[in-house]
Order: sequence, then structure tokens, then C-alpha cells
Amino acid sequence: MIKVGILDSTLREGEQTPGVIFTVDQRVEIAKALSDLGVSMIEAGHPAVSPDIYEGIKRIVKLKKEGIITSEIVGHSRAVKRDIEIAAELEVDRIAIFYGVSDLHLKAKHKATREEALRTIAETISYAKNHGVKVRFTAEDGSRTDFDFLVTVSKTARDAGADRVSIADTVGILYPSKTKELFSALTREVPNLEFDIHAHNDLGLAVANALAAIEGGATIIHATVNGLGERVGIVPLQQIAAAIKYHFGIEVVKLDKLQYVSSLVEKYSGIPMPPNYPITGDYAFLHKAGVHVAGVLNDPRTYEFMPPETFGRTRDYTIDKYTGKHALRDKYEKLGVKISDAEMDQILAKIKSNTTIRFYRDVDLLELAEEVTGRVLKPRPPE
Ligand code: AKG
Repeated sequence: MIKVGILDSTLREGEQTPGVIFTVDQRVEIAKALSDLGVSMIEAGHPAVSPDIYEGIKRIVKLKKEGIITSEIVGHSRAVKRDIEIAAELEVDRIAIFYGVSDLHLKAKHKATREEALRTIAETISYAKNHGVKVRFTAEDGSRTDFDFLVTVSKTARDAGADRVSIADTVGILYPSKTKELFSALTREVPNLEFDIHAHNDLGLAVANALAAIEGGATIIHATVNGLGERVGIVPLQQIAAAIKYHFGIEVVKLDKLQYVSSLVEKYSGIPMPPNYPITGDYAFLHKAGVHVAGVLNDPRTYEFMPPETFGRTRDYTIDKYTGKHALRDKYEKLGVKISDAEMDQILAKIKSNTTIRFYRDVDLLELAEEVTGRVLKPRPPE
């Protein structure tokens, strides 16, 4: 049976998006919204980075202690004792220690041999455990790490006291079938340990890789609201939550609250949501072509895999040269305007011959109908 939860890293990975800085108040508000949404874990930041992140985590931990926030609070840390002490003094539930384990990272960043790396990993995890917190170890650049060494790293982390190891696809190069293979092999080779996936989206495959990791046995998926993160970001929370619900039947968060959290983070991050973004974009449930709209008016399942209400949204359709009679009739009925079939044909012909108007608004449709019918038309007053 599949068991899976979400670690939201909007406040840590998400703030690593170029140009994004959250204030302390915004950090606290986002954490509350994420807890209300029902994420299992909130990665609240790397407190050694700056005083405002430290302060934000302090306030978030206070809300956790007061029972206002219920998600597990995770503090991020390098494999460095001073970082661990700073996270531990904040009394987070869990410290996540990361260290680059690929040969490339060992050579170019850490200037360490594999043996030295294993020693650092074991020592820092034990050090954190001695502070009485849960520990996750992140194998940074795990997807480019020799598999046997990744197994050794995972066993070392487990034996030093970590109950979770996160496999980071730091540069976003994984592919779904390889991801499933990797996690299946890791869960088979390293018992008594749970795995996370931290998947970057450089090839646009982060969601697919996360789903494959779940099939391989990963039990926590790292995500950020609106997919924020370094470069082009990581798994977007709204997409993975919808995909997990649809494909595995598991509601990892309250889906009808995703729109609110997405808008909140859009505002505070200053990164605009593209209209054609899945689930929370303006066009996610907006239909256009005549054939599509006619289908949706008869039965929405023709062009929607899940009803918009699931996500606290509503469906609509646009009127332009692609429009068919079904849609136009429905539009005028909703406006409370009576139009004969012949008049409708004339209006439709006018719409189809005008390729300069991208979206006909209700007021444009009323004007067009007045032009064709010669009658004064007004929208139906509210009931
Ligand atoms: C990455 O490799 O992209 C990370 O952000 C690693 C850090 C982590 O997930 O703990």
C-alpha cells in the first residue's frame, strides 16, 4: 500500500528563487497557511543563513508549540556543527543536514574523499541527534552519485541516527523510469530507513519523477508552492497534490485550499503565476474551442479529469472565433437575453469574422446582440 506525505520547502528552497525574499511576517503567514493545508512537514528555512530566517523559524516553532501549526517543523543545516547548534537552539522538530555526495561534489566543493565524507556525515548526524531532535540526511546530488556509494551513505546516515534520507536530484536530470528503479533499489538495499525525493525541474520532469519515486517507495515528496526554487524550481505543490489524488487516490493536502495558498505565495514572492499553469492558473478550467465547450456543457468530464470544485475553483469558457453555437446560446441564457436562432447565427458570423478581439466580455456580447437585433438589451439583474 502506498504511503506518502508532502514536505513543503517554500520557505527554504522557495526563497532560493532568484529575487524572492520573504519578510518574517510573511514567513509566519505562509507557514500557517501550509499547516492549514495539511502538509506533513514544513521546511521553515536554514537559520544560519540570516537573522530574519532565524526569527521566522522561532515564531513558527512558537505557533507549533501553541498548537496553531500542526505540521512537523524542519530546520535546514549544512553538515557543520555550528549550523546544527543554531537549528537545535530553535527547538525545531527535525534538522535536515545536507552534504554533496557525488564524486563531483566531493572533489569540487568539499575537497574530501569518500571516507572523509562518510565520517563527516556520521559525526554531524550523531551531533544533531545528541540535541534530541529527529534528523533527515540529504544526499545532495544523489541522482549523480555512484549507486553503491549512495547505499553506503544511506546506511551510514541511518546507523548514525537519521530516520530519513532525502535523495536530491539537485540538477534535475532524472527520468521517471530511472527514478523508480533508483528508489526501488534503495528501499530494497537499505531497510529501516525512509526516503524522501527532492526533485528539481530543469527538464520539466520533477512531478513525473516524484510520482515514479512514490512507486519506488519514497514516502515524502519535497514540493514548493508554485514550484519555486533554485533556477526553475522543484516539484510544484499544486501539481503533485492533484496528481497523487488522481493517480493514487490519496489526498496529501486539502485540495480546495491550494488556490488560496498559491495566490498568497504569488503575492509575497512577486513571481507571477502564468495563466496556463496547471491547477491554479487562470486558464486551468477555462475552455475555448466550440467542440470542447459543447462537450463540457453536456458533460464536463469530456475535457476535465477532475472537477474544478475539487480545487475550490469554477469552470468557464471564452468567446472568440473558436466559439460554437452551444457556447453562445449558453452565454446569452446566462445573461438573461433572448436571441432567436437566426439572430444567433448572425452574431456568431460576426464573432468568427473578427480576429482582433481576444476575449469577448459580457458587455461586448450585449453590444453585438443589440447591433444584430436592434433591441436594447441589458444583463439580467442579480436575484
Ligand atoms: C538540492 O540538492 O537541490 C537541495 O536543495 C538539497 C538540500 C535538501 O534537500 O536538503
